[in-house]
Parts: sequence; C-alpha cells; structure tokens
Amino acid sequence: MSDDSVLPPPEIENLLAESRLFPPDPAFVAQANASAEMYAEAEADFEAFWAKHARERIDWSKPFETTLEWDLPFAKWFTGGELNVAYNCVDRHVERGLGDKVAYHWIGEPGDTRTLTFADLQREVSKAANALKELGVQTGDRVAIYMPMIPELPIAMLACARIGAPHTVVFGGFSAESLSGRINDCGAKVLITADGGYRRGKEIGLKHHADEALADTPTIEASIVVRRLGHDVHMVPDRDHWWHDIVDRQSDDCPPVAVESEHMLYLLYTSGTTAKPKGILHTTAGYLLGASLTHEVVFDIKPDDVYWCAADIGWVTGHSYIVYGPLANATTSIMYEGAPDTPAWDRWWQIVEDYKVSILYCAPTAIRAFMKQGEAWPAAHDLTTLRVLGSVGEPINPEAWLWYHENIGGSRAPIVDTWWQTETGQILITPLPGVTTTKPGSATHPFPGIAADVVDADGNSVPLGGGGYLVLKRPWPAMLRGIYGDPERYHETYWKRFPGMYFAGDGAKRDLDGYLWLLGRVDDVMNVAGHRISTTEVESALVDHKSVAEAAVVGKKDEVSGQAIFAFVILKADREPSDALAVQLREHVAYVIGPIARPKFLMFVPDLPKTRSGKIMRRLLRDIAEGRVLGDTTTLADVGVVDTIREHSGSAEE
Ligand code: 7RM
Repeated sequence: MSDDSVLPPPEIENLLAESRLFPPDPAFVAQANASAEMYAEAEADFEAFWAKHARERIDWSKPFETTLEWDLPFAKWFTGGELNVAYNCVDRHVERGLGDKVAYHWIGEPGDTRTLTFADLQREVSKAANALKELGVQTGDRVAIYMPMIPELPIAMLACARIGAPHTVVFGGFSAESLSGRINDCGAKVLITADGGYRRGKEIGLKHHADEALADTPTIEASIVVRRLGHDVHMVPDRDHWWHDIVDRQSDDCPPVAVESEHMLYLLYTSGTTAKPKGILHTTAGYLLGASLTHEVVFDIKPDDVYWCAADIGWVTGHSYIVYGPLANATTSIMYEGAPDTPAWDRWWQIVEDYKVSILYCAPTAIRAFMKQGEAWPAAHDLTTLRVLGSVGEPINPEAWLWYHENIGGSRAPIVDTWWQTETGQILITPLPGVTTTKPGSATHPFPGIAADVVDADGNSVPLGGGGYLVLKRPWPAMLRGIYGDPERYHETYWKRFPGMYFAGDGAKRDLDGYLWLLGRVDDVMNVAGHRISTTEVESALVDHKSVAEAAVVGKKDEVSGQAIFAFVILKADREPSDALAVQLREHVAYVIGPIARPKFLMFVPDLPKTRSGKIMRRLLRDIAEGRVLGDTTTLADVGVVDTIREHSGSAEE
C-alpha cells in the first residue's frame, strides 16, 4: 500500500461528489445523429475519421491531398484543397432546392422581426461582397465588423468569406479604444458598422464610437454603416457609406472565390487580463468541418429543427454556432437582438413558444439569472417543443443544470454541457445526446477524435479521481493556427507549459467513471492551508442551497491558512439576506464538501462583475476582497456593479 504522506499534494483537490445519473431516453437514442461507434472509429485512426467527414460534409472546388501536416505547434489541415465557406453555408443549399428554407428568424428587441431564407442570404451576401469589392477589398485584405445583433452582421461575415477577405468581428459593446486597437493590430482596410442597436429598451449608439476609433486607424479606407436606429449620424464624406446605398445598388451576382484550406477565415481577439489582446487566427476548411460536424452531432440537428444559440455573434460561440456551423448544416436559426429581461423575464420563453424552438444553447450565467427570478416565468409558456438543451461558457453548477433540466427541458430534453474556447474553434468536450449518460455539472467526455487529458505539474496523467490541468494531446481541425503576427507568443501561451501538449488554462478532474469535470481557470484556484481548492466546487456547493441563485468565491490573503475563502452570494429573488442565513450557507458548504472549504467570509450581493460574455471576473472580486484598487475593468460588462458591491462590503460575515 502506498503511504499518502509521501505523495505530493494533488494539483487541484477533488472535493465535490455528484452521483445523479441521467441515461438517454430510448426514444431519443432511436433517432440520434450520434452513435457510440463514432468514438471507436475516431480512436482507431483520428486522421481518417476527420478526412472522411471532410470529404462528405464539405463541397470542395478542389479536393485536398493531405489530411494533416503537424509541425508542432503548427497544424495544417486538408492541404491541397480549395473551397469557399460562403458557398458551403449558402449557395449549395439553394442549388439543392432549399432556397425557400428559413436561415434566420430574426427578432429585434423592440419587437420588429425579419425572416431570411437561404435564397435571401445568397442575394444579400453577394451584394454585400460586391460592395466590399467596390471599396477595393481584395482576397486576403482584413475587414473589421462592429455591429449589433442584426441580420447584416452574419451577412457581412459571409460577404467577407465569399471573397476570401478575413473578418474580425469586434463585439458591439466594446469601446472605441478596443476597436481601434484590434483594427490596427490586423491592419483592416474597411469597417462595417451600424448607427446603433437596442439593448434593455435603450438605444445603443455605435457610430460615434466607430468615428472615435477611426480617428486613429491609418489602414481604414472606408466604412459601411447599416441604418438600424434611423437617427441622423455624422457621415464622413468619401469615407462612410450607408449600407442601403452602397450594398443595395450592387448586382446580386458575385462568384464565390475558392481559397486554399489554410486561408485565413477570421481573427477573433481575446482580451488577456493585462496584456494586449491576442488575435486568435482561424482558417477555412478545418474550422468549417469542426464547427459543422460538432453542431450536427452535439445538438442532434434534423432538417425541421428550429435552433437557437442565444450568444452574441461577437463571441466565438456566435461565430461557430450561430453563423458557420448552423448555416453549413442548412439549419433554421433564431437570432435575437436583445436582453432576456426585456420587456420581461419571459422574453426567451415567449420566443420559444412563438417559433416552436426545438434546440436551445445558452450560458450558465443566463440559466442562473432565470433561476433567480423563479419558475413561474417559464411555466407560463409552452416549452414542449424543446428537445435538446446546451450550455457553454462556464462550468454549470449541478443545481443550475437540474433547474434547466426540469423547468426548461420538462425533465425530458437531454442537456449537453459543451466545453471549448475561442482558441479551439469547435466544441471539444461534451456529451453526445442519445449516447452519453450525463451527470449534472460534468461535460463528460472528449468529442470523438479529441485527445484530452488531466495532468499534474510535470505533465503526467493523474489517476481517475484526481484533479489537475486540462490538456489536449493531438491537433484537431478547428484549432487556432496561431496568434496574428506573433508565432512566439502562440508557442509560449499554449504549448510551453507542457511540452507537446496544448494547455487550455483550465483545471479539471476526472471522476472514478472517467467523466471530466471542469474546475475553472487555474489562475482562480485557491490555496487554503495547502489544499488547492477550485472555485467551481465551492460555488456549486453554495448554489446547491435552496436560497442561492448564484455565487462566486475567491481566495483572500490569510495569515494562518495562506488564503481564506471569500464568497459573494446572490440570493433568489424572494429571499432576504440575514446573518443567520450567512452562517447557514457557510455550514452548508462545510457539510457538502468538507470543513476545509467552509468560506471564512460571506457577502450577499445583488449582482456580480462579469465580462460581456457573462463570465464572472474573479480578479475584480479578489481586489474587492483584499480592499485593493480595482485592476483593469475594460472587459467589465457593467461598471456600476462593482460600486454596488463595494457599498455592501462592510457587511461581510466572518
Ligand atoms: C466557448 C467559450 C473559454 C473558457 C474556457 C473555460 C470556460 C467554456 C465551458 C467552460 C466549463 C464549460 N469560449 N468554459 N465552456 N468551463 N464548462 N462547458 O466560452 O474563449 O470565451 O472561453 O470558458 O474556462 O477556457 S471562450
């Protein structure tokens, strides 16, 4: 027998046990796109697996010769091949008789709607591409896009893809400075923007931010501006063109340009916490394959589905699972411009009912926000059309998973908890609906063909039941090809920590059944008296309590234990904070996980600081817990939240 005392402490403790099992419903299994054989087939020869799907799913102008050239960390997939992404997402469906099929049911926040068929898309994309050509954009030139969630956004992206001009979409909530920084990093030639959009009942102007940005972007030669709000905005002569002028007058004939498999499709910038944003580089064929295959298999997409990914297209989730994956699969999607609580907390459920949505993909932050408002909102609507539910962006706490399952999925629809990143381009860790028995809170297993592992500080696999660092041990088709203009930083950021492996920056554990549980960013792991405790597990234990809607924990410096756990707690809408409840919640964590994880401090807060894509910014919570000056807040969605928390911060319970 081994003596535990001579073993090094685990990289991250495995503390929280979740034993509820949800096997697939036999009726779902009988019709599922996924099959257990996919795993075995992909494992036998992963290159052959991807090559087969690349041949079957993509329409090539010229077939590829080599599946993979792997010169670690630089991958090339499907070399020798040529294709066009817009053709694969739009034209081929029209040619095959699907011109009248709806591509997007678009819903504006104020209640206006638009329907775009694949034939509409083909026409609009071709015109927009011709407008770009008129402005001098050539294959290889970069185009920046800064827009609200309106149909012209995917149209603009596809117009770029049609002529082989890589796009970089900058989320409409970002500042002028973020926009100019990204434009300058990639040297974009044209900006496509709008006068503004709607959010929470308010008009959000964009053009004035764009103008401020363009004062400082020497490479920009022209801009195209969509009129969404209809107000007068300043248009710079010879630079700015209204979309309805320059696009509408173009011919709707624009032959798609065949590009090489490794031609750059887009850049998407991820803001590092302090350093300059990284331009994550995605290319053409591998990305299209990864996004479309995972979309069809993970969401069990059928021709009649009405699919809704509720992310913003400004994030990678929108790129892969609102635009490229669904369109490549000729899927009918919902696209919604606004907020989930406008005009009321049942806006989403009204949309599901009105459009008979069958698949919903959203983030845990949204689910926990709905949880906080209570089950009456979804209960008032017919959600029986929903047959698959997805989650992405953060670990989903078991309680939130169960709430989603019962109140949205009618205890019937399988949930796919999908782990991936901007860098990975496609879903990498996920259940397959109809195949996988799920456990609430676990992303379960790597997608077929993906080699994921959990390793210790030396890069050795940790045994089942242990925690450590999540790594990927072989290339995959939609993987990033680099950081724009900085191959050294690419190597250093992702491939240096564990030689030969891609390090994602996330902690994970694998339970005794081999299921993967994501434990949050390793930078957030707390060290309490020598125990490496993940924020996720303590947060899940708090959300497990019936009064709690959402929780975030951080480590606060402590003389005795090194770090002490500091919990920020949002209560459900009908609960009142009290000292007694704070004591109860701290005891609840001690009971569920163990005394080592009992929060030393607990503060009730009305809200939490989040990024604009809904991820909790624990870095800022650490600043608050330590009473420090706040660090960089540029990616914070709502700056007011931090002040509100600070006003409360006298009341932390010890
Ligand atoms: C798709 C996306 C990536 C980071 C990633 C994780 C976290 C995403 C999950 C998750 C646990 C999940 N891209 N993350 N999905 N953690 N379970 N299902 O979010 O580049 O914006 O973020 O998000 O930490 O590294 S992203």
